[in-house]
Amino acid sequence: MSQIKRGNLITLEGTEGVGKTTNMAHVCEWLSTRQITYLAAREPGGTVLAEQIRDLLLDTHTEAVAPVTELLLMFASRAQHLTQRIEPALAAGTWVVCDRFSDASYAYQGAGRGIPELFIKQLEHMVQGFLQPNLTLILDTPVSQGLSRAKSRSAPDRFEREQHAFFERVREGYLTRAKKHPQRCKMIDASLPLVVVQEQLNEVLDAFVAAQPNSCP
Ligand code: Z5A
Repeated sequence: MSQIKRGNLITLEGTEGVGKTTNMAHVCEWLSTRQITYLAAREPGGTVLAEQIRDLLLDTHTEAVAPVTELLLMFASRAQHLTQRIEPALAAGTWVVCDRFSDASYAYQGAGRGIPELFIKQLEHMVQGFLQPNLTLILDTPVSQGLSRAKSRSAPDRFEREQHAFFERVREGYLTRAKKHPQRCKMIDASLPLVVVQEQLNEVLDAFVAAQPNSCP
């Protein structure tokens, strides 16, 4: 009996307005062209309950949210998403492309809000076990560029109302993650024109697939 090869988890990360949503579509198209079946997902969210938690997290009409509450809600959403959608897909051999995952908790709640890394690590282990993304694409631009790109959109959510200094800490948080996990995390210079950003993504994706056991070009 042949065994199903587990799918890969690819995550996209970065600060506000770096182009994750735009480039997520590009990654999905890249996979489609190679006839790789995938599930497109996002966090916080991804199931009915997890999307309700997302609404709570982004709501601007709430009382001040304690950083630990924010972190626990992020991981509550993630636990639901993993159980209901991500794990079954990976087990069935489907790749999962996720707009943000637990690196965002280290960057936003850790570096941004000041929650100790060890606390996040413990929660991560409780919720994910040893599951980590196979590839993380960290889109990076100067904070001011990302914020001005994002400005063109609708009313800001609770995160988008944060000060510039918060996003600088978050960006630093992502750079730290990339240094800590150089095999998995690939930095993409997202300050460049979209076509150049997507060339960088293609290169990283090509190399990732070529490094898979039994990869077919
Ligand atoms: N969060 C958290 O704190 N902890 C966690 O664990 C998780 C999340 C999982 C919601 O995330 C919030 O949750 C998020 C962090 C927190 N808050 N913030 N900030 P989200 O991912 O849904 O929200 P977001 O970060 O605000 O992402 P976004 O709004 O979807 O932005 P984006 O996807 O990075 O950007 P975009 O929409 O693709 O692009 C923005 C504009 O720039 C658009 O007009 C594009 O056409 C343009 N663009 C993109 N790339 C380029 C280039 N290269 N050149 C020129 N113009 C470009």
